[in-house]
Amino acid sequence: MDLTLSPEQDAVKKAVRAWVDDVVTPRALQNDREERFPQEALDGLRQTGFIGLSIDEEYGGGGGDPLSYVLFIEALGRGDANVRSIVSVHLGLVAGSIARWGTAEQRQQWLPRMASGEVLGCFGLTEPDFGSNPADLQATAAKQPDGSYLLNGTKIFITNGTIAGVTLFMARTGGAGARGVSAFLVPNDTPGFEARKIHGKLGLRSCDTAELVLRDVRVPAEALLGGEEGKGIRVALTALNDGRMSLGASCTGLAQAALDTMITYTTQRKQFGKVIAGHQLVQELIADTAVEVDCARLLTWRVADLKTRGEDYSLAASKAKYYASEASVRAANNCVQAHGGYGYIDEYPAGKYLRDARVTTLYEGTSQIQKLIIGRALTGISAF
Ligand code: TGC
Ligand code: FAD
Repeated sequence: MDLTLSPEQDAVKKAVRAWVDDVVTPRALQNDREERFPQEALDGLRQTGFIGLSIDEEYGGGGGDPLSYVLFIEALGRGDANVRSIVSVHLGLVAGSIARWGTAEQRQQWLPRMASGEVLGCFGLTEPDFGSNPADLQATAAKQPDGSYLLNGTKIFITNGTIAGVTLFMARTGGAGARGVSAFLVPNDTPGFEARKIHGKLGLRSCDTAELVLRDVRVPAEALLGGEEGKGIRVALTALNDGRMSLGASCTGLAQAALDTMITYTTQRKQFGKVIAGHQLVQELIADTAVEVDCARLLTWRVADLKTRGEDYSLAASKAKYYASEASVRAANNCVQAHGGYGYIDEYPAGKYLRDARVTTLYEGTSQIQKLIIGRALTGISAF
C-alpha cells in the first residue's frame, strides 16, 4: 500500500491549495455573515479550469483521476464548504451522471459547457415529502404523443438551484417505486421552470439552495438521460456514491481547518500564566481531532482508490461519508470549545465551521440512512 501522491496529484493539491488560500478562505467569513454568494470563487474556478477538473479531457475538462478530485474537494472544504458544495454537485452529481449514463449526443451537448463552467449543474432528487426515501417521489414526466415529456413537480433544498443552467431531474414516468422513476436533463430556462431561493439556513449561508417548481415543463425525448425510462433511482444512487466520496473529502477539509484554527488559537491565548495549549485537557481536544481528521481522510482516499481500480465503492463511500460528516461536527465543536467565548462570535471562524458541518450528517443520505446501508450490505437484511 502506497499513499504517496503521484506528481500530477501533488501538483493538483498544491495548485488548488494556493488558489483556495488566496481567493476562497479570505472571503469565507464575510460572505457567511452577509449570506453573500461566493461569486469571486466561482469566477476563479472558471478561470483556472478547476470547475471542470474531473470531466474527461475529450470534453475540455481536466481529466483528473478520483484521488485528484478528492484532493481538490478537500482543499475547497478546508477553505469554504459553500464553494465546495457548488463544485461537488456540479461535477460529482451532475456531470458525472451525464458522463456515466448519457448518450453520445447528451455528453456532447452538456459536458464541454460544464467543463468550462459556462453551464452549472444541479441535482433534483429530494421533494418536500420524499427525502430519505426518493424511490417514492411524486414529480411526474408524462410522455406526449409526439415523444416529448411534460414535467410537473416540486424539488426542495436544491444546491445551485437558482444559478444552474441544467437540472438532473428525477421524475416518475410510470409505475410505483424505484423502477417507475426516470432521469431527465432539463435546461433551467425552459418555460414553466421556476427556482426560488431558500433563506435562513443554519449554515452554508452563502451557497445557493433553492426550491424548484416545475409546471408543465416540456422537454424533448432527447432529454431522457441515456434514452431509457426507469433508471432514475439507479442514476441518482450511483451519483450519490460519488457525492458521498466528495462529502468525505469536504468534511476532512473542514475538520482539518478546525484543527489548524484550534492550534493557532490555543498556542497564542494565555490563561493561568501559560498558553492554553499547555493545558492537558486542551491538548486532548487537539489530539482527538487530529486522529479523526486522519481517519476521515484515509476512509475517503480508500473510496478514491477503489474507484480508480474499477471496484465497487458504494459501501466504502457510505462509511467515509458517515464517519467524516460526524467527525467534522465533532472537530468543529472542539474548535468552538477551544476558543471559549470567542468561539461563539463570528469574529473567528469556529462557529461557521460548526454551522457548515452540521448539514453534512443530513444531506447526501443522513447518518441513519448510511448506517442502514452499511448494515444491509453486511447482513444482507434490509431494515428500510
Ligand atoms: P434499492 O432497492 O436499494 O435500489 C434501487 C436501485 O438502485 C440500485 N442501487 C444502487 N446503485 C448504485 N449505487 C448504489 N449505492 C445503489 N444503491 C442501490 C439498486 O441496485 C437498484 O437498481 P435496480 O436496477 O435493481 O432497480 O433502493 P431503495 O429505494 O431501497 O434505496 C434505499 C436507500 C435508502 C439506500 C436510498 O433511497 C438512499 O440512499 N436514500 C438517501 C437519499 C439521499 O441520499 N438523498 C440525497 C439527495 S442529494 C443531496 O443531498 C445533495 S447535497 C448537495 C451538497 O453536497 O451540497
Ligand atoms: P427525512 O427523510 O424526513 O428524515 C428525517 C429524519 O428521519 C432523519 O433524522 C432521518 O435520518 C430519519 N429517518 C428517515 N427514514 C429513516 C429510517 N428508515 N430509519 C431511521 N431513520 C430514518 N437534495 C437534492 O436532491 N439535491 C440537492 O442539491 C440537495 N442539497 C441540499 C442542501 C441542503 C443545505 C440541505 C439541507 C439538503 C439538501 N438536499 C438536497 C436534501 C437532502 O438530501 C435531504 O434533506 C436528506 O436526504 C434528508 O431528507 P429529509 O430532509 O426529507 O429528511
